[in-house]
Formats: sequence, structure tokens, C-alpha cells
Amino acid sequence: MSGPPLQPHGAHPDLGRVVMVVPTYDEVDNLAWIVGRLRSAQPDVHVLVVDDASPDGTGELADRLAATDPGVRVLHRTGRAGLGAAYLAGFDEALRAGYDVIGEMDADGSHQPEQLDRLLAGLAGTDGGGRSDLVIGSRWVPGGTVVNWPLHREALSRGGNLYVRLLLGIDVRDATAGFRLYRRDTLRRLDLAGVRSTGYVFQTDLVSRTLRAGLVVREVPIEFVERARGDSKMSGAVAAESLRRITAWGLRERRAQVRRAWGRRRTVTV
Ligand SMILES: Nc1nc2c(ncn2[C@@H]2O[C@H](COP(=O)(O)OP(=O)(O)OP(=O)(O)O)[C@@H](O)[C@H]2O)c(=O)[nH]1
Ligand SMILES: [Mg+2]
Repeated sequence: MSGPPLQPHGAHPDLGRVVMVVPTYDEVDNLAWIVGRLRSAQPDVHVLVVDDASPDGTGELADRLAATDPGVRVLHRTGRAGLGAAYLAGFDEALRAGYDVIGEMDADGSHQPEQLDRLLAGLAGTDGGGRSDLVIGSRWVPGGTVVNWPLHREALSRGGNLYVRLLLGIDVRDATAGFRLYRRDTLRRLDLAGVRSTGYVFQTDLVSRTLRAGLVVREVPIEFVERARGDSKMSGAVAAESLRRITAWGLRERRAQVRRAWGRRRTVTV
């Protein structure tokens, strides 16, 4: 990936060089708007658009944005392969390009670039909450909100997160959220080559891997805004993958707990 020399973030020099990976599939009505907002809210933060050969011309639009702004880069993929697969390819590219902080953000305006400073401060710890290895812009911590979300979407998100907490036993309120910042070292410790989640369950997969690696995950409140333009890519197949994988991970974790408890009993009685 060629580009301009990378500069550390001005307000957070300790964080180093920051890039937001933005996956796109048919976001032609949103992309210029969201990239423009991001570049003006955070001029020191670069953008890597990962487009899955969108039929509506999003990829070509991304190329035009990159041609006029050296802080914007594009990764073209050959076809639609899911959100998780797009992020894995984007992370790989961003790591190879030498970024120190690699973020995630949707292209549809649900994640507001004007709130990225909360995540940067949360990662650096300059907001008084302590340094972290992964920071999540969260809808379901105090101060977090959703705007214009239909009740059934809120119920699905809250219910999904409850299921994740119960089954995986992780103390994260918004494990499915996709407005995030990872440190380079965090991603390097997650065995990305072993990730099999292709859809939105990728988000849950990565937060649970981060916690299992003993790293610090923090949630900072954000205001999440329902998309105003373009179609949602959420589908029955995407939801089914989430349910199937989370249930399988949960059962595996429970079996491991039982084995550990059984092992302890035997040690005591022998
Ligand atoms: N490259 C790529 N991007 C994708 C794919 N699926 C979704 N996206 C992008 O991922 C982001 C999130 O997708 P959305 O459709 O907004 O999903 P969502 O936020 O759960 O659904 P809504 O709330 O209804 O918008 C958007 O920027 C999409 O364009 C995919 O298969 N490949
Ligand atoms: Mg969306």
C-alpha cells in the first residue's frame, strides 16, 4: 500500500499513526459524506476503504476520493465475502502499511466521526479511565444512546448482547458494536489467521479473543444513529451465523469449565 509518510496523531502522539478501516458494500450515497466528515473531524487519521466490488460503483467513488486525498486508501476485493472477511483483509493491509492504531467504522453514518475523539482518548487513557488495548464505542453503557432505531433492532441488539454475556461469560455491554480502535500489538496477539467468522459475529469473536489474551477492553459511550441512506446488509444468514457460533463457543467454554472443575475434584480426592 503506497501513500504519504505516516505521521503520529497530533493530539495523541503516544498512540502513533492511526487509520480507520471502513468496509463498504453498496454505499455510494454515503461514502463521500462519511469520509469527508472523518477527514475534517480528525485530519490526522487516515482512512482505508475496503470495498467488495460493490455493483453500485462505491469502489470507483473510493478511488476518486483517494486520488484527491493522500490520507485515503482503497482495498478492492473481488466480491462480497462478508464484514469479517473484509476487516481481516483491511487489518492485514493496515498492519503491513505500518499503522500503530487500526480502527473500524461503518460507512452508513451510524458511527459519528465527530465522536472518534472519545475512542482515541479511551485507548490512550487520557480521559482518566486508564489505557486500553481495545476500545469500543458502546451503545449500552451509561451515556450511550441510539437514535432512530426501530424497537425490534434495539431488542435484537440488547438480546444478542445479553446472550453473548451469558454464554461467553464476558463483561462487555456492546460486544457486537463496530466502532472500535485496536492497538497494533493487540491485533498481532489475536491469531487473526485462525478467525473463521465472516459476518457480523466477527466483532464478538475479536472482543472475546482480546479478553482471552489478557488484554484490556474499555467501552466508551457513543450516540449510534440509524442509517438514513442505502440498504442494511444485515440478513437472516448473518444473524444465523452469529447464533450458531456464539452457542458453539459458549458450549465449548462450559465444557472446559466442567473439565477444570472435575480435574480439581480429582486432585482433591486422590
Ligand atoms: N466490504 C464489505 N462491507 C460490508 C459487507 N457487509 C456489510 N458491509 C459494510 O459494513 C458496514 C455495516 O453494515 P450495515 O449494513 O450498516 O450493517 P448494520 O449497521 O448492522 O445494519 P443497519 O443498522 O441496518 O445499517 C457498512 O459500511 C456496510 O457497507 C460485506 O460483505 N463486505
Ligand atoms: Mg449500519
